[in-house]
Amino acid sequence: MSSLTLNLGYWAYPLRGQPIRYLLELAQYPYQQTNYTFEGANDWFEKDKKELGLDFPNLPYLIHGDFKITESQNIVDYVLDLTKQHHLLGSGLTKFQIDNVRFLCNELISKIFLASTKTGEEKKAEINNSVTPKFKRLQAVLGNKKFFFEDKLTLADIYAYTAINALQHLLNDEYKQFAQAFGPFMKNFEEIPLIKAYHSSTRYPRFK
Ligand SMILES: N[C@@H](CCC(=O)N[C@@H](CS)C(=O)NCC(=O)O)C(=O)O
Repeated sequence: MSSLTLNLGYWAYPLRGQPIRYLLELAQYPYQQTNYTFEGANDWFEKDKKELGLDFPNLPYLIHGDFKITESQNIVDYVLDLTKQHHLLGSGLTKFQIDNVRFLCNELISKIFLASTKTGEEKKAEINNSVTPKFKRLQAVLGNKKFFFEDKLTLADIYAYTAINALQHLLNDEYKQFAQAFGPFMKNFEEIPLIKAYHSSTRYPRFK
């Protein structure tokens, strides 16, 4: 299985597909990526979406040899299995609390992106209704801990980091009120050696 090429297709931004990239990086699992740009979106919509042979064409997608799947959470589960990183899911009842943060942040990431595409009153309403209240809860749950579940990195941190990073880059005015509270957490994540190396590599599709 491991000798097959693994290709991850997604937009060239650290949004919904980004946790999958972190999982591959943390496992040092060799992968290729097809990162579509918004300017070159036709490469996806007019070509690969029709030609890759995906049962349910969408982004992100994962192609591992002849095996092809979509749905970001499904891909996360596949990569966790493939790379044997089940510890990131936690155990016992904590597993469900970790997934609580995971699924909340997954939704939040797309809400942030949606709000960033709006203007004026519409944007304000999206932010006030769908974004800010969720970050207030995340702030309360994180408290002063190193990571969401104490000192051990879990999938919750990978999703929360992705969501907070998206807020910082796409809705920076909103981020400011959370900068102090989330700053240490962001730094803790960024200082994980494999993450640090990844963030400074060309593999990381950072916000421009
Ligand atoms: N439920 C899907 C949603 C996927 C989705 O909405 N993908 C967006 C980007 S986050 C997209 O641009 N898809 C490309 C398309 O609709 O063709 C998942 O979790 O993967």
